[in-house]
Amino acid sequence: MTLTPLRQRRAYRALDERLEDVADRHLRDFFAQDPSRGTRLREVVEGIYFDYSKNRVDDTTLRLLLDLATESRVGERRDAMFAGEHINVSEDRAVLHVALRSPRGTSLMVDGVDVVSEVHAVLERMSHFADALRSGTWRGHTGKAIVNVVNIGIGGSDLGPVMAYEALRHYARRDLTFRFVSNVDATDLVEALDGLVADETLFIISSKTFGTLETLTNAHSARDWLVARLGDEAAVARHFVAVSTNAARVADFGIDPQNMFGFWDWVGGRYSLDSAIGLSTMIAIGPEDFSQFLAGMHAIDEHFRTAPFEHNVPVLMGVLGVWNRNFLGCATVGVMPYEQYLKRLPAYLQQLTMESNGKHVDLDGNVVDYATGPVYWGEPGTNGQHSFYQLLHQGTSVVPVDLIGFARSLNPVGEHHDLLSANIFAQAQALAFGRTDDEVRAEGTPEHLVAHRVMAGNRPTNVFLAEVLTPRVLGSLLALYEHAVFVQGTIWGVDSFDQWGVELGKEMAATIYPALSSPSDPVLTHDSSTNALITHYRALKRNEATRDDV
Ligand code: G6Q
Repeated sequence: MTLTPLRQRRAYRALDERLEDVADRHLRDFFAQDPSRGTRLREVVEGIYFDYSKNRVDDTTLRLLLDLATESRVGERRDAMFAGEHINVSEDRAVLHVALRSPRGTSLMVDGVDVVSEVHAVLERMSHFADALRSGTWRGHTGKAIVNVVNIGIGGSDLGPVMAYEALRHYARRDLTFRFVSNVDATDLVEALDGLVADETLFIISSKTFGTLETLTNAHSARDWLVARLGDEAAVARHFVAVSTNAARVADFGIDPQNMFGFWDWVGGRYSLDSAIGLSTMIAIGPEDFSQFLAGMHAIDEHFRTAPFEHNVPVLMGVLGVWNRNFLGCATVGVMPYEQYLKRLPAYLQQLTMESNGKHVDLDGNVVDYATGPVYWGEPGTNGQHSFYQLLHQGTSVVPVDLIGFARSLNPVGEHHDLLSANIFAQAQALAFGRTDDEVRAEGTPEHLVAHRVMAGNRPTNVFLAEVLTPRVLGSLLALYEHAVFVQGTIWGVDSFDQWGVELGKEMAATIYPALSSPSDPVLTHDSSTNALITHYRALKRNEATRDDV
């Protein structure tokens, strides 16, 4: 049964009709009219306190947004995902990252196969390998223990591992060094290898397809680096492992399939941190903490699957995002973790959200007539406050912000942590309530400066607050965002699990590369700008161009 187009859905039209009334109201008024707003519009799940009271919604808006989720069949589509149906329609695949964190002993049958038992078989192999490496039982080619781990991958095969390593560094073995290489720019690899001793270094080549140009180029150069230092091709066997779905290509590269950790086509790259792609994380924090990370994700899966929509945090996050995007017209969302260990979380969420919902057609391929996924971006607090927060407070664009904080620091020193946390609450307050001209005048501001110091406020925020950053909390937080993305994608009617836009860039670069590397001047058949750029690049490369040469 096809869905009614978004703008014609009953709840959407009702939200639209009330838009002017609601959008004109200020968060100051919402709070003044309901002193209990701050304790009503919040949820706690898995120890994560989610305050959504500083969104520009009244109770009717909220109810209609939840109706919109129901009318958009979020529940049915969620159940279809959990049942292993091929909800990734453009790639005709199941979407089962939730199976990656299903506890041992549960089962999920897809095309006659119990995928949960397959997942646990791989987890077990990963655990044995991680334990062997951490205990020094796994030896390198010359008999030395491994002390350096280099993950080579890109996109979903990099952002998850690097984010999780940074996030959980407190729990990681400090006598092991972890580095991450993604860019085909050789500088990334060269700097990552700087100072590493070859016979103490393990490379994890992480690539779902094992066909990604950047990863394979880096992997080959890493192999050359290792073989040049150890003087023996056979060394590859003890210093290279692969994480992939493609055993044949792994074998072609020269990695023993015994040293390959598999996953499945129903795991999307940006949803793969909890698969074998998390091998570097497991080596860093150990299998037990990794299982806590998975348990945190699974707990949120259960919450998403069973909680009524009005208490379902991913559903609330999702519908509030739709409200901000489609009704209030906000084109970007800021994610600001007030936790230094989460410094790579904005980049990770950028891929999760933008690759999933940056789509312009619906599931049937019709061009949509409404906005879909916004731009996500962010930086750890409080650094952002001393740079771009100016625009958040006083610019002409309204940017909804997610603020993420913890009650306890993993590195308590003096007053640092309360000073940090005070900023979360202060920013949410300032963004919501601003400063009126009367307040500014009351501070004794000279009249000619009053307008400059006024802050309009009425900027929406969500605040996420947990006790302390643990593997379990990180898993929960990531799963909340995963499912919020799902809710939004379902309402927008897009395929959140394909990424055709990413494929195009790969193809086009492949057609230009020969013209850059060819020893003789090629016949150029691109547009005039691209032709001229290629010609100038070749001249610069040969050192034949002068400063003003065009
Ligand atoms: C993620 C995308 C993309 C992918 C990379 C790496 O959802 O599909 O970021 O992860 O292109 O792909 P491989 O893992 O196949 O090398």
